[in-house]
Amino acid sequence: MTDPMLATLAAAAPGLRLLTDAADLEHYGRDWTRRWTPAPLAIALPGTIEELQEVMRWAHRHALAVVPSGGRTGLSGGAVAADGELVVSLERMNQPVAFDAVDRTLTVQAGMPLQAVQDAARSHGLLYPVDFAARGSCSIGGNIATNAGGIRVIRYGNTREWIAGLTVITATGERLELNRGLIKNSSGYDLRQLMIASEGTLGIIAEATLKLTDPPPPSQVMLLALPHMDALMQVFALFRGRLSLQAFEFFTDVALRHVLAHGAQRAIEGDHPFYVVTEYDAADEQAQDAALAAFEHGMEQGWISDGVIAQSDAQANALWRLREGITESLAPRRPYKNDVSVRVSAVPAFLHAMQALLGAEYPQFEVVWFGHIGDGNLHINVLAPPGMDDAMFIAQCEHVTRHLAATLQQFGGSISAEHGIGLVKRAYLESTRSAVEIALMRGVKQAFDPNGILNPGKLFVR
Ligand code: FAD
Ligand code: 2HG
Ligand code: ZN
Repeated sequence: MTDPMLATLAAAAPGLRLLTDAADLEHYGRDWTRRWTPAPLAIALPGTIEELQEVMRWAHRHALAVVPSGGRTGLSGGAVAADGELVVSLERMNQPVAFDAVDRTLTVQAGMPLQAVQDAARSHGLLYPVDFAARGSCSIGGNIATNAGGIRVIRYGNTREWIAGLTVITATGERLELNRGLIKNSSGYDLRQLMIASEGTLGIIAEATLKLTDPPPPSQVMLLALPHMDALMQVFALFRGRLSLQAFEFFTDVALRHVLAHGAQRAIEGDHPFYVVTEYDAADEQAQDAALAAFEHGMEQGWISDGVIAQSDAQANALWRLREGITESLAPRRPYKNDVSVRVSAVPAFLHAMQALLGAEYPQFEVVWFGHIGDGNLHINVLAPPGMDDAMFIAQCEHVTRHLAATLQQFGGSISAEHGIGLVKRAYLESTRSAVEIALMRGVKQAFDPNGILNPGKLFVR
């Protein structure tokens, strides 16, 4: 270690892995946004809670900014280190710690990938139900720090619902044990809940105790083609009324084009403007008949143009790929992303407002809509025409986001449904949170991190 300051860190935590190679700085300094040039000072990879505490004590002594880092699949720039920060990666802390069959909880280190958590729960005959396409590479710590949602929120809620306890290391290296797996705990402010969605600005999550639940009954996956936008919520109301839904996700023909070009297989012929992938409990013939009856009713009403039910796990996966493969299929184009939400009851009117706004403001760009429509969450990905200058493209999109934020404010919606604010959306926080709320949030930040070393510049404009 040639840097004298970093040499003191290496000396303070002898087991710590420290990386300073240019390739590592680039790899660990960015997330899926790819908008900022990575420029961290170094990467620290603690292997234990004690090493993590040493890192934070050292950062505190040197007043050095720290960027907590999970799988860096984030879509809001929360894990970006572009300003000489120390990246603290939880990658080596990726193991299960304890399972309690009576409490039905699984305690894991924060760097454990979501999919490994799901597998561990399954090995105990139980379910950790938060799920989405980045499962193989995102970490449970990152999921908690963003309150990740995903494709089964309609049944199980967001990550927040599944956190029974957290071990957190503070900005000064103190260790907090928050809620300790208790179901009932009315002993004042719930600091565990404050940590959830705090995007690494209040502390570093070292371990999490996760609630588990019973696996769902056998299910069916159905792909539907819809003739117009209003049909989305008409079919949602119909299916939610008659079936026990696990997921209800939508995408447009534009999204379908991209995912097919990326290797997914077409499942419904013809041109249709909207599609839905839905999964519902179908343990017996009665439930399967109910699904068919709902489908037929939707056809009779003119809300559904076509549909297919998966007949095998492979077909179910193929149908899911049409929805889950969208982000990856668009990634080479480095899309400009919006991730917005309104109350479910406001979705029909909001979709019309969005169609008018995006149609008027983006006539020259390709706009891809998809998302968790049953949760009131719409993803909008805007694609730059090939060859267009990055800065000019982003400036034009930011202009539209200002209008979008104003529309969201009218609807009482949110500028970030599930991806977090990070760097990408911090200029729009005021559209979702009042001035009083933001002042209180800054007060919370000040209480946890008086020297402002935890992920500075994220969530709030400095
Ligand atoms: P990172 O990107 O590493 O970090 C995200 C934020 O958390 C940063 O602010 C970081 O500082 C902070 N952080 C990370 N670890 C810790 C820790 N241990 N302690 C404190 N702070 C920490 N998100 C959804 O909600 N729903 C989806 O359906 C969804 N689908 C996706 C699909 C794809 C293909 C991709 C690429 C992303 C998707 N995402 C989705 C976004 C992303 O995967 C989630 O936000 C995820 O929770 C981020 O986890 P991560 O470990 O990659 O976090
Ligand atoms: C999803 O729902 C993710 O697939 C990613 O939240 C959304 O890429 C996006 O905009
Ligand atoms: Zn999503």
